[in-house]
Amino acid sequence: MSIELVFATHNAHKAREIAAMLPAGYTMKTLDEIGLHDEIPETGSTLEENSRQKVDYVLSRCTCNCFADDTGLMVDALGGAPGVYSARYAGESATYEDNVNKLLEVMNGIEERGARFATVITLSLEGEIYTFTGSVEGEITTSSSGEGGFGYDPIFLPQESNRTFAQMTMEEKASISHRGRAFAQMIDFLKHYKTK
Ligand code: ITT
Repeated sequence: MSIELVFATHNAHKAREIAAMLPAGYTMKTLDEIGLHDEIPETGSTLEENSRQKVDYVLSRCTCNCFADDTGLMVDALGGAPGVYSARYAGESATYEDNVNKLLEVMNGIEERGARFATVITLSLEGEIYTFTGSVEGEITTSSSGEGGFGYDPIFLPQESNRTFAQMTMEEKASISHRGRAFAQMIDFLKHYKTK
């Protein structure tokens, strides 16, 4: 028997990264696949709050096992910005490219380029809430490189590599990324989980 998990995201890139990592015995559906097309509010001031908010929103609309991921990019020289505002850094309807261009512009001439991605996953499984976290250290490059990934991937160089996340395959990125690390923990938990 398999357990179905709803992934509370509208981000198709994230869904692809995660679908590739799910262990045997679990299946995943996205919000669009269960017919929930509403934009989910993200009004928290931390990744934890936002990821919980996404899960609570879905649970208010369906009886299901569900998880959400909230991710932010924290840049040292900017005091941790854009952080929880990563999706809206260049404005409410900013594209990934707008956000990347704004960050490159703001960082222009700044030598200290250290940054990290952090992900918090909230999982609601059989009525209980669990939390998993993952992060990756790296730096912001001075120009975009690579066509893969999404978001800030073309300008994030992880410490473990000399290529940006956008220059990696999905599997390479997942093996060292914030999301990959947080999901590895969730997967480990699921592998040992005994259904009620
Ligand atoms: P959902 O809330 O629907 O899951 P989202 O795109 O709004 O999707 P987040 O709030 O978690 O996702 O992420 C905020 C932004 O951070 C996102 O719009 C991207 O610009 C960036 N981001 C998230 N994960 C990333 C990754 O793995 N690589 C590069 N940028 C990422």
